[in-house]
Amino acid sequence: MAEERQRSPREIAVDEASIAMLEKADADGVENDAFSRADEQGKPCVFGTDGVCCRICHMGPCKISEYAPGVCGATVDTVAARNLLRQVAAGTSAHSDHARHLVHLLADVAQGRGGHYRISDETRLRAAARLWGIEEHDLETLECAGRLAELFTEEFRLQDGSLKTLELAPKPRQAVWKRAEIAPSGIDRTIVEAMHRTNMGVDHDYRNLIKGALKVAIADGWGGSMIATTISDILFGTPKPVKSRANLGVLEADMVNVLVHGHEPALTEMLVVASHDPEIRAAAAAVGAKGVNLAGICCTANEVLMRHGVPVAGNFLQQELAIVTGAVELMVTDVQCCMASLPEVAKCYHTKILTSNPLARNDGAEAVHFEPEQGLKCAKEILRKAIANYPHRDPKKVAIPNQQKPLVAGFSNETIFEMLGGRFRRSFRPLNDAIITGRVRGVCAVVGCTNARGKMDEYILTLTQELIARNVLVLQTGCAAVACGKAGFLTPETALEMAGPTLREVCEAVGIPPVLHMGSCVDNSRLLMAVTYIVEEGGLGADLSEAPVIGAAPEWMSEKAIAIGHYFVASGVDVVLGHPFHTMGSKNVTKLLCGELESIVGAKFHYISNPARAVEVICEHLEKKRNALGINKQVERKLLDMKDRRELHV
Ligand code: SF4
Ligand code: MSK
Repeated sequence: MAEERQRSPREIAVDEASIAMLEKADADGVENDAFSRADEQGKPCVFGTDGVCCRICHMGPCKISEYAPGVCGATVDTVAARNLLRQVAAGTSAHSDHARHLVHLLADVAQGRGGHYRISDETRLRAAARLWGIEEHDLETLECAGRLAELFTEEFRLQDGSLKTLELAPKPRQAVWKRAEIAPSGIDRTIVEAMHRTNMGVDHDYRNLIKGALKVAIADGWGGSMIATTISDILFGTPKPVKSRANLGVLEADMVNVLVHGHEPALTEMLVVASHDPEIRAAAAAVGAKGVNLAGICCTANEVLMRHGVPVAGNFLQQELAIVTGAVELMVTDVQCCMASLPEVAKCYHTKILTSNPLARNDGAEAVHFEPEQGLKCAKEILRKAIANYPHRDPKKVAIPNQQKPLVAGFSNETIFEMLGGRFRRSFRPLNDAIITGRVRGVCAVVGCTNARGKMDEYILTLTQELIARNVLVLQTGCAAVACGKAGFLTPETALEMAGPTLREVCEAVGIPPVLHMGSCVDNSRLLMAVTYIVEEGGLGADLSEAPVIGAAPEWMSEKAIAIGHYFVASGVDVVLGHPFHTMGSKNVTKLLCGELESIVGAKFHYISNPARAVEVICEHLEKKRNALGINKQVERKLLDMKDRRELHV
């Protein structure tokens, strides 16, 4: 470290593995990390934090206040809303471009140009085809895949009318979108439109701009993200419960450690296959290693955890700390959430950083060319580079923390259907009944990133623990799920010990844990569908906005998280955020986001920095929804024995 840390490792992280690696980074002379850089940044610029700095034209940048509009006359309301809409558009573009790459891969597989990629889950393919209105029964598998790829391509380029994918939502929700004029057309068109209306001198009405943010976010959740999840399941397999482990202790002292990092799963799928290849094992043995140990960071990790049980080395803020173990031969990054600092940190060790996507290169990292048709070949080449680097490991610099926890992941909706209703009577009924009788008070999705400005994982863990103790079922994705994995909350036994008595009883009866890991960030689309299935099952309202469900992103940081928050709210699900958007400079925009939106889409945002207060607000919200449904009046259902029946004269 160039200078002393402003916060001690224990003020930065809750898990011992990260604390140990922060101390090691200091001892090893790693110049800086995300936490020290956050502290060095000091107090952020007020205009930036308040969202009232505008630099979209060259009469600016303008620092706007209530008393000083921009050169063009733009007010705090316009600028705060315009900046927010641009962020939602950026988040939507990330998820949707990820989806586009998968659509291309599905089309390639359908046309026999997919190399080693194949249709891994034909049932999911055919179910998706039916869901999107394709008559699939007379189609061969690849024909069906081709038709679905065409339909998804059309979702990107559609010019008129609404996305077909919106039809997956309950009818009353579709009506809300139509009424509010926020049903998106083609994904590409909607993002372009968002960029256009936020140009200098176009849309100045903050209400219209925020409606634009909801519209583009719907194109993410119900469009790009839904498509990405669906194709990943079809090509790589629909997740089923799988055991694995999480935290830096998953790295192996006597193996070649390769970390996958980012979001797109295509190359990583081939790395999983290649890591078991006898040639690769032999090459590892030849350098004295016991094999190749693949592990992950961020959501690429979640993708291969969910489908293959590949262990997770860490979440977002552990990407640098994983390198600090001194035991990582190679880290291959794809897109999103991969820090610019990685090659710099790697310089202190022997770790090689590779970038695999032409959109996401990094100075100091080696770029590899990845073509899906040659995917397996490329994966093997990457692993050979890692193996060749193993002899360069410096034993004096290696310290792998002991900490790792077992976990169970892999809870797709398809799995939840089977676990609740059995293979032949797939149904959400038992969950709906448990909510109606009050044994489960409701459902909270705890999702999103970790943030270097706060204490890593702390809010996520407190919130999750307190909610399950209050009989709220928790669904998770992304780095929040990894935080819970590291803390041991994703082991059914541990989670059941922490759960309230009635939630525990239900989970034990139907065989699900009270905290369900449902996947990566794009898999928040699974959460939209989970709530849709709850509504469709009956008894909990006709629309998502009526069901006792809520979302929370306690430690979010990414523009993608902003898009996710907006598509939850646009879908009628309230969202609790651990810190506000950069819009607080406009009272009107804040009032709209945290209040008036409820009358437009049936949901709103809550900014709550205190986890204890967040628990209260979430529980109050669930009870409010339960009261509105009239289910809090219902008495507990009881199985009658003969004595009860005689008393009833039955
Ligand atoms: Fe300033 Fe208006 Fe230009 Fe923004 S668009 S930089 S507020 S003049
Ligand atoms: S990786 S978007 S830090 S959850 Fe999906 Fe984690 Fe947030 Fe990236």
